[in-house]
Amino acid sequence: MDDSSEDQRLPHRLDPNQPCPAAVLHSLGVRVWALDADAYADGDPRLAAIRKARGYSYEDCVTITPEALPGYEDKIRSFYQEHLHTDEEIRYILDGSGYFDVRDLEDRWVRIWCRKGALLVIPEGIYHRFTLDTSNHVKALRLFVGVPVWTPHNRPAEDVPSRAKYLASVADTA
Ligand code: KMT
Ligand code: NI
Repeated sequence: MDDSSEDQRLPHRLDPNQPCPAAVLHSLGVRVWALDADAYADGDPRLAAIRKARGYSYEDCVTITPEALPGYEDKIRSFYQEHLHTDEEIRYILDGSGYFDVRDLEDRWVRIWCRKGALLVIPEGIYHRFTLDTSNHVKALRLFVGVPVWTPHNRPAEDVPSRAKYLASVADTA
């Protein structure tokens, strides 16, 4: 993405565009699936299979709009602060859309536009952030292995063990 300081909700696409191949996302440890969000209510078997394979035992649902999310302005700001977690961040977009930005191995931002049906796994220890897009609305499932820990460790977080673990894991795949 470009480095302009314009509204974070805009696409910020490079000109000319520089698409990020799926293989590059994969080498960063990011996983994506395109599912049918309308099948969620009826117990989508594809989602069930992913949950089982990856051990996702917890789920809840968040709706991000000024009306639905208590402390909206503060949360929007903290989602967009560059940070990492000590666990995977797993989001399944049930409605609306938004951007997850992740850092590549050269510390450039890669912007991932997630729309309804996108299931995204951001690995432990990668620097990332989230923003709504100009639709200003997203409804997402949050999945987790075990008891959820949502704590963001804002950059710099080089002393958090998950950071070294992440760097070692991407060195293996590079
Ligand atoms: C997060 O941790 O960044 C969030 O839960 C907000 C994004 S969910 C679409
Ligand atoms: Ni996060």
